[in-house]
Amino acid sequence: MPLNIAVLGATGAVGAEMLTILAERLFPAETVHALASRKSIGREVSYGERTLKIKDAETFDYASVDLVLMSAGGDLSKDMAPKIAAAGALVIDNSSAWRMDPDVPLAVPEVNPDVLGQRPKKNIIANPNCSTIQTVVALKPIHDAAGIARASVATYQSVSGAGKEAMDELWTQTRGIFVNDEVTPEHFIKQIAFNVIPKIDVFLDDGSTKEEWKMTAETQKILDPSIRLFATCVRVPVFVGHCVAAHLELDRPLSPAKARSILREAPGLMVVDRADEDDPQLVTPIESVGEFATFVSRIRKDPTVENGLALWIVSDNLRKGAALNAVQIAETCLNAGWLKGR
Ligand code: 11C
Repeated sequence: MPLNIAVLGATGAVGAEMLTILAERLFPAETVHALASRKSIGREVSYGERTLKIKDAETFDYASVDLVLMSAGGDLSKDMAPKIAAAGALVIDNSSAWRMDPDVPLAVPEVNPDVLGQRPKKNIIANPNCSTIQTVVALKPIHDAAGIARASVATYQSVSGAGKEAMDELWTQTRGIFVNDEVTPEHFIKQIAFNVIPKIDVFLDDGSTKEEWKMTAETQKILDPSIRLFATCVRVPVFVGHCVAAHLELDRPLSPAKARSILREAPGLMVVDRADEDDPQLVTPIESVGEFATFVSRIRKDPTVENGLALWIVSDNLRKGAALNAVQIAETCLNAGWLKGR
């Protein structure tokens, strides 16, 4: 039976993608409601060919829907997700509020679909951080084949990960620099146009950032607690598409050729990798925009450590890094048979 669905945070960059992807993937929906804060009531958003009017997220009757896809920030999620879940709707939440709760599955369907086998205790499922999602999609087949003991990763994250205001800031600064205007950082701590900033989210006591901690903690929860992962997360002046340079130390040898063939067969991945000056093949953020796949390029042996392997992983952070993964979670729950229309 088709579901009644609400998208909470429908005016944001991820919320808009959630609506688009529900329509693109023909998700079986009886009704779809677009919800946001009161100041957006009456605004219109696209759901495929259709237009939906924004309704008030605060007064909406959540008992009337089966599923809520939520991308409205951690604070709102902490307050509202339990209330929505208690009204009977499954919540798939894109914020970091619930990810490390032991009673909340943290899911990437290509990696740990088993955690979606039954309705979760709290009726809430967490969508991981965007950089984590693309990393674990690429790491899972390598881990299964050769065991990942340690991973050192550096991310190159687009400004859309920080929301619409951050995208506007990159645009305004870029234009401003061309016309000799003064550039004043507002959202970011430094100028982002023509620059890179090695700080995403807040600093923690050990000098790492919360984004870097999330990469480790979430990878361990989703893939394997034994994997030691260390990250440096960097914001780059790109609108959409995150990249991860991953340097892996494996338990057993795995040649780049074998890794390529394993990754080619793995779900959700596309290998684009040819180190040839006459016909170079690799993926940059621009090619990932609008795609469902996570791309892997630059697969190389790292000779500086035993069983070292290097990968370059690229994905559309608004899609696989957020909205697509959330919709795939819902599809997996539907296929498991326990998520049904009421
Ligand atoms: C960024 N990865 O690019 C972040 C956005 O934990 O869900 C997502 C933050 C999160 O800024």
